Amino acid sequence: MIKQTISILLLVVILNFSNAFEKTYLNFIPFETSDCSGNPSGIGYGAVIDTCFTFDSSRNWLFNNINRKENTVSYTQYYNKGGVSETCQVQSMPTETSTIGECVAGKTFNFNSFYQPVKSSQEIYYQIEVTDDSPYIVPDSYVISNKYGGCNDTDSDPITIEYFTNQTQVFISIFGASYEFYCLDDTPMFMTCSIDGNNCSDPQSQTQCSQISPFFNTTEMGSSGDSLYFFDTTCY
Ligand SMILES: *[C@@H]1O[C@H](CO)[C@@H](O)[C@H](O)[C@H]1NC(C)=O
Ligand SMILES: *[C@@H]1O[C@H](CO)[C@@H](O)[C@H](O)[C@H]1NC(C)=O
Ligand SMILES: *[C@@H]1O[C@H](CO)[C@@H](O)[C@H](O)[C@H]1NC(C)=O
Ligand SMILES: CC(=O)N[C@H]1CO[C@H](CO)[C@@H](O)[C@@H]1O
Repeated sequence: MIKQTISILLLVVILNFSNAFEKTYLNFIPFETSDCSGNPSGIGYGAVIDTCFTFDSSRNWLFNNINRKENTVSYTQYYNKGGVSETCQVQSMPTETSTIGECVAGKTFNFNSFYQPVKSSQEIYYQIEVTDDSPYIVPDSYVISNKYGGCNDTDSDPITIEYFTNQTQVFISIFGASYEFYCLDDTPMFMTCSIDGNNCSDPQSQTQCSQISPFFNTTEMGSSGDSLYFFDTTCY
């Protein structure tokens, strides 16, 4: 009995150890300039590699093949027809490869189809970076982390993150309105704005944590309990 307890404890320690040290993230850090110079600005994304996930329940993604010798990474977006994405087991779009540190145009990355720029002329670029243990987040950002587990799992690592650098405005199509996201004394806040991003009002703090539908390995959506997934809103 004691032996069993010890080996279970050992197993838990090993699992925690691997959980804490083995996660590798691919990060898309947002910029407004085509050479990713200046301060990061806009909506950033990151996700753990080798896991099929979605940011918008509309299109699946897979980040993988981190080659530290060649300094390259690969990512695949899955074809979406009529709002339904291919699963990560069916691939009809090419896998793209980038150099780590490369600055890429954001146009082809429709990570979250619910978000549109407030000004249609607005261009976005991403610097592609790889991090171990935790995703890269621009300081002072409003961060939405999608995690496995329940709201009380304080040590659950994020599977995906999206973040708004301070005072980022975005038009959210399903709400038909623009919003400004910011952090005030480490509290995630948002304001409702007119469609063109002016006249923002009604500041509200965001709920910290909610249970949500599965957001990764969406092939298994039907079989997974909703309560196994949650998101967490924080200021970083
Ligand atoms: C978190 O834990 C508290 C106290 O243990 C419990 O009351 C609450 O229902 C839990 N919340 C969730 C989402 O599991
Ligand atoms: C973020 O934006 C808010 C609202 O405008 C501002 O009060 C706060 O000081 C900003 N935070 C930083 C670190 O600049
Ligand atoms: C700004 O919004 C408020 C309420 O949201 C409205 O009462 C006011 O007329 C608006 N001002 C302008 C200039 O659009
Ligand atoms: C948590 C989980 O089940 N992750 C799996 C998701 O799918 C990829 C392959 O697409 C697996 O490698 C992960 O283990």
